[in-house]
Amino acid sequence: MARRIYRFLLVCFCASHALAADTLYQGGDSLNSSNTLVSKNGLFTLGFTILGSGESSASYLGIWYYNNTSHPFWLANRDKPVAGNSGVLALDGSGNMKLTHSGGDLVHFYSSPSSTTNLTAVLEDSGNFVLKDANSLSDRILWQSFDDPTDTFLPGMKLGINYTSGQTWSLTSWTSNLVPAPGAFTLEWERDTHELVIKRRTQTYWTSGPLTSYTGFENIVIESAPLDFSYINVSNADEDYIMFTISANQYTPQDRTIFSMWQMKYDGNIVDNFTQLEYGATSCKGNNTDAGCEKWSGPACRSSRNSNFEFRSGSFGITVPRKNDDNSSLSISDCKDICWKNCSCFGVTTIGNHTGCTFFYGNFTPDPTGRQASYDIIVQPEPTGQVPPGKRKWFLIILAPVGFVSMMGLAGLMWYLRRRRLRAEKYLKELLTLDSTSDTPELENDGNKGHNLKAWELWKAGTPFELVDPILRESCSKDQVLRCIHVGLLCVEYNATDRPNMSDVITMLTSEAQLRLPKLPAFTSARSVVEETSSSRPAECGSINNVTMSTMNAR
Ligand SMILES: *[C@@H]1O[C@H](CO)[C@@H](O)[C@H](O)[C@H]1NC(C)=O
Ligand SMILES: *[C@@H]1O[C@H](CO)[C@@H](O)[C@H](O)[C@H]1NC(C)=O
Ligand SMILES: *[C@@H]1O[C@H](CO)[C@@H](O)[C@H](O)[C@H]1NC(C)=O
Ligand SMILES: *[C@@H]1O[C@H](CO)[C@@H](O)[C@H](O)[C@H]1NC(C)=O
Ligand SMILES: *[C@@H]1O[C@H](CO)[C@@H](O)[C@H](O)[C@H]1NC(C)=O
Ligand SMILES: *[C@@H]1O[C@H](CO)[C@@H](O)[C@H](O)[C@H]1NC(C)=O
Ligand SMILES: *[C@@H]1O[C@H](CO)[C@@H](O)[C@H](O)[C@H]1NC(C)=O
Ligand SMILES: *[C@@H]1O[C@H](CO)[C@@H](O)[C@H](O)[C@H]1NC(C)=O
Ligand SMILES: *[C@@H]1O[C@H](CO)[C@@H](O)[C@H](O)[C@H]1NC(C)=O
Ligand SMILES: *[C@@H]1O[C@H](CO)[C@@H](O)[C@H](O)[C@H]1NC(C)=O
Ligand SMILES: CC(=O)N[C@H]1CO[C@H](CO)[C@@H](O)[C@@H]1O
Repeated sequence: MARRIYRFLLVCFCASHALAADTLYQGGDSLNSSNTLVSKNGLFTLGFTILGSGESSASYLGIWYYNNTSHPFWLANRDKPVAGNSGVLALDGSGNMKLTHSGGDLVHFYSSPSSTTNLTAVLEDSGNFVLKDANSLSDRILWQSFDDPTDTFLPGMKLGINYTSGQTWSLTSWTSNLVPAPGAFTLEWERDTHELVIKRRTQTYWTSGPLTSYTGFENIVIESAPLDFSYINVSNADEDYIMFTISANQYTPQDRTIFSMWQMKYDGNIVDNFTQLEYGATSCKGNNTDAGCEKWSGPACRSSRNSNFEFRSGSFGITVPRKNDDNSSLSISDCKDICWKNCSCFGVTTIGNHTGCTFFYGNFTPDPTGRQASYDIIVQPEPTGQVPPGKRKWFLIILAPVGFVSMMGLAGLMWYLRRRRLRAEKYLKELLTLDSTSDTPELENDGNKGHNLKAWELWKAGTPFELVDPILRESCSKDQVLRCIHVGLLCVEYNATDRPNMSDVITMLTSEAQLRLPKLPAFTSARSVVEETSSSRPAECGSINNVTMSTMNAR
């Protein structure tokens, strides 16, 4: 907070001490951390700004829109921050334009080959910082910031290639929201197919599709009306590029709220500043090819189940194995990629400055209140809307062999899930939907003992989790499942009056309260449940058994 205020004051301070000009002159004043250049229309500022977390003193030379320094659209030294305020941008008497700091030269923009130049560098009304020679007869541009894009596409900038010079123009995302160093995603113009492409570490991730008109690509819809938005595509022997233009009004201070620019964000989305529409990452789930998305490859454990990353609040137990990779060039998308490819990985989070990775290899307990930390965890989505027809089938297939004890628990769990469906424990249901075709053979033919007895024996042996299909084990919340089995056992105790009624069951399943230990179950076949319950206390438990029993018999 203090930092914010400080920065705000700094902005005001800087603004009041601006060179009150838009130009640097050869051999003239240089730019340092206490002054700025401002374009004639007042909309763009070139200066030094501190980026990163609150404690950071990493200073960058950048150009930002109006007074908003939080994410400059161009940076001169994105991967070489200057410590503190020692940065200086100078256009010296011999015709060199460079960024220096206390440690020496940092970035060389231009060196004049001749001694008779009169160089000027102007921050233009378009946001382009342009170096020219006033002595030269031609109006040739010697260097310009638009030729060295960071992560933002502005009207008048190009994406593509100059065949003559070999120069390519593309955007590269930040590493994280705090670290402007080049990250995982690029936005490029694909000259062969004439479409925009988002790549993740050189792999195609999303494509715009072809231009369908001067205002739209197949997969990008920009609301052009108030901006008079138009694409320009140029393709000839010298160059191949795309750019966009908007109405001149956008450069007037009155209209600064409708400024249009695209940012290639660290999470793989391009976001249009005017419409706030996002393209790319949000629509691409790895399994779809609509909206321009490409499929991601991955091991069978991922692709066969439509699994995906979701950002969820909750916790990994302290005993869950984890691994750190503190390489600060790794972005969250790299962490996800590494995790995705390793079947034992279940979730990721970043370390410092939202870079580097921690990988988790065990169960995650969702926190429906959303108060705990959030992680990117791999989940299989809950089917939305009405119950799909396949559901009854898997319900039976999974439950029948396990017997009615765990069916009780799982029926409770189903109910519990449905009740809280819209919230974070969608994930839990996964354990019921993951793989409907796999059975639990070790329990299936255990008819002699009865399944409730099996459950009881596993419980006594301290291994009730073995009731759960092995395929589901690694992906469901052990605590929640154990609780269901526990409650299930309480429901089949010998003495019917000891059994909890339905409202007790609900309370038990939805709270974290300590449960009493179950006693020996009464019966080993389903029939006796029906007989026993008639004499006992209302046992809504029993009535549920009846329902589920008949379902089982129907099979
Ligand atoms: C910045 O440059 C101005 C002259 O342009 C100079 O007066 C001032 O002392 C410099 N500030 C720093 C911190 O170097
Ligand atoms: C920019 O200026 C406007 C008013 O002119 C103010 O509301 C806004 O908070 C300022 N933004 C920043 C980042 O200082
Ligand atoms: C500054 O710009 C960022 C995006 O670059 C935006 O999220 C933020 O709301 C802006 N701040 C103000 C005060 O407009
Ligand atoms: C350099 O050009 C500027 C205009 O851009 C002019 O004002 C200045 O006199 C020129 N200086 C020299 C030494 O020619
Ligand atoms: C392409 O590069 C050549 C050689 O550097 C240059 O003359 C030309 O102006 C460039 N074209 C564009 C559009 O930048
Ligand atoms: C630019 O795109 C338009 C619309 O798709 C197309 O008709 C035109 O041929 C393209 N121009 C060039 C030079 O590629
Ligand atoms: C892809 O997975 C998502 C969620 O991960 C799912 O909602 C969607 O139906 C799947 N799409 C296809 C085409 O399989
Ligand atoms: C850190 O991660 C980046 C991006 O994946 C990679 O290029 C680099 O080699 C890694 N560095 C080390 C030391 O592993
Ligand atoms: C997956 O992660 C586990 C746990 O760190 C590790 O032991 C294993 O080698 C990894 N597998 C692959 C293929 O990287
Ligand atoms: C975050 O970035 C800043 C500036 O680059 C650096 O000083 C700091 O050590 C980083 N913090 C961590 C935890 O990596
Ligand atoms: C409409 C809109 O979102 N405008 C934003 C465009 O970008 C500038 C600078 O980042 C923001 O200050 C505006 O709020």
